[in-house]
Amino acid sequence: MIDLYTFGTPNGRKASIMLEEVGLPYNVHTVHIGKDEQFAPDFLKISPNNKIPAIVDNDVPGAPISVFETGAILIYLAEKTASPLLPTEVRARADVMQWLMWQMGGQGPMFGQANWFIGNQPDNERAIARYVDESVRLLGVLDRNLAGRDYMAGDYSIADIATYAWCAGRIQGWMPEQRPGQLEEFSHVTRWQTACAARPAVAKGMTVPS
Ligand SMILES: N[C@@H](CCC(=O)N[C@@H](CS)C(=O)NCC(=O)O)C(=O)O
Repeated sequence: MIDLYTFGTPNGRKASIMLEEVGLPYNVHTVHIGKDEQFAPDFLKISPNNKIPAIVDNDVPGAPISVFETGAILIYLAEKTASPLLPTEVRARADVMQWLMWQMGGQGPMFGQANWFIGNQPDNERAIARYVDESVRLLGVLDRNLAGRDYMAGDYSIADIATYAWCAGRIQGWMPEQRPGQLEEFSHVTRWQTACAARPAVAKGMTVPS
């Protein structure tokens, strides 16, 4: 059985969507980051960067394996289950990996900062403009990539899981208020997002922790 330490945020949902996609049974442990539970010494042993999510895989020979950082968790779970969500063929794998790293290094951090400044420093116009502008630029990159393909690397993959989790927050959160009309501009993103949301594993994973 896998233990999932998580909270109801985009990063947490990447892990729960992936666990649902690969069909591995898992126990959910809620780490309430609003109550600073991510700093508890026992949690830091498996997630030394004091962030959710993290997993502990008890179903391995020898000592359990713990993994933090969502990119590493997605890759670990895909490899453990030999999932087609991370192909082994060299070109397809490189394509998935480059979009996964784009999400980890770009979309996630920029959307996260935009959300933080809008929620916590609504008068800080320079910071909000910087992060919202960069987030909008990234959405444009995603939209152009999706113009010629159903999913980010052709077939549905761990890159889509990572990116969808943050785009779902965008729809419910800051983008419509910040940039009226912007959603319509990104029609390929909207179409792709609808297709991801229709997957049963995505719907289930988005509700964790309940
Ligand atoms: N790069 C990390 C980011 C994880 C992250 O930022 N988690 C947030 C919630 S979405 C968190 O735990 N924040 C608590 C804190 O920073 O103290 C990953 O992809 O796993």
